[in-house]
Amino acid sequence: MATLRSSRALLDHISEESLAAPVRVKEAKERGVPVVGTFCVFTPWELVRAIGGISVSLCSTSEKPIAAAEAHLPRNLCPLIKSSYGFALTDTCPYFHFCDIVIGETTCDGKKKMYEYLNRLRPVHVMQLPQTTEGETARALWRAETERLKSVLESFYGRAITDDALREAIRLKNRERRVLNRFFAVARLDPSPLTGLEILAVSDYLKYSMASEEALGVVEELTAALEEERRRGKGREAEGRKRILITGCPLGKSLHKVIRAVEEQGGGVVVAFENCGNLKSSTDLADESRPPMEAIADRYLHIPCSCMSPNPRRLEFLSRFREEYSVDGVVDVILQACHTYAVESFSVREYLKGLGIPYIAVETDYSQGDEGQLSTRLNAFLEML
Ligand code: BJ8
Repeated sequence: MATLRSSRALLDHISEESLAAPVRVKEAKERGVPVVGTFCVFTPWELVRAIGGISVSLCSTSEKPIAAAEAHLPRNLCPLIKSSYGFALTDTCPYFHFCDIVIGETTCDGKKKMYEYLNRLRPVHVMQLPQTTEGETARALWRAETERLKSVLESFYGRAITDDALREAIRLKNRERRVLNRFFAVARLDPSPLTGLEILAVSDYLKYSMASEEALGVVEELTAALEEERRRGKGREAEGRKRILITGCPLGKSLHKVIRAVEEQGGGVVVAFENCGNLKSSTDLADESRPPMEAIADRYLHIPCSCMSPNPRRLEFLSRFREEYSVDGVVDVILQACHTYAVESFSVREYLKGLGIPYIAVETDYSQGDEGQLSTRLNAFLEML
């Protein structure tokens, strides 16, 4: 019988493999595989898969190209938008470099206006996203937009998307979501055997693994190893740390400073991320028993993004996850100039107060200059818990 690798060995393997992600995209491109750039978890992954392509996330989290982007974009704009555009403009992001077409959605104002400029560098198709998830009109619009994306991809690549290919893509993406959800659920153990940085390393790894069986198998093996180590009393975790849920804007490497402030300086541990790329985008599955285009459209429309008005599902998610993950406090990470998350902060605070859950909002950007300030604020928050 094969020996189970330790969780440490598997986490090291994941870090190494993640570094090779750009090479995998380059190789796919050289093999003639369609490479589709995306910005948002509203893009129906299954359509890209069904055309035989791979979907690469273009949301960037580095400060480096922001100065270049500011030649075209205002300084007072969300760093995620400026960073992503700056990478494209300077042709320094391998994922943008290899992508044939970009799919965007009308989420926040900054992103949708940036797509107009991005269109000068690559063909950009923008899906018209309804501003609410409720009601027949929104659903009909989004279903029509999902059909329109299908036609755009078919004519761009000169091939058809069949129902069989869609059903297969739905099954595969659901499998990936289940694997990720089972992995996230390990952090429900008390004490959690994972740190927040490790959780993010695994979700980032799957983001660029193109749902390969090998990568899914590695994450399943890691989940099993963590559970087995716990059964045998071999955990690496420290007891008595305050359990934190992170919500808000998407997180990337430049925002690891927030997690470090919680875990290294504050003595807490992040047990759940409600953000995109994590629980927000993995929790819901597409219904495999329904006609595929309908199942795909309905599954994506219900993502609880702050661009939706109203956005009650975010509060439902927060309530559910704080129970499932036995959360002691919630940290809302808001990127500078992100109006939708900044405005929603008040209702999130109010709602969590009603549940008796301590909450703090921190506004930040991709620079590392505020690390000390973040550490002081989050330390005080953790001490108060
Ligand atoms: S589904 S969260 S990935 S829109 S942080 S660019 S909202 S100003 S990233 Fe997002 Fe899709 Fe929603 Fe998720 Fe605008 Fe805010 Fe910047 Fe943002």
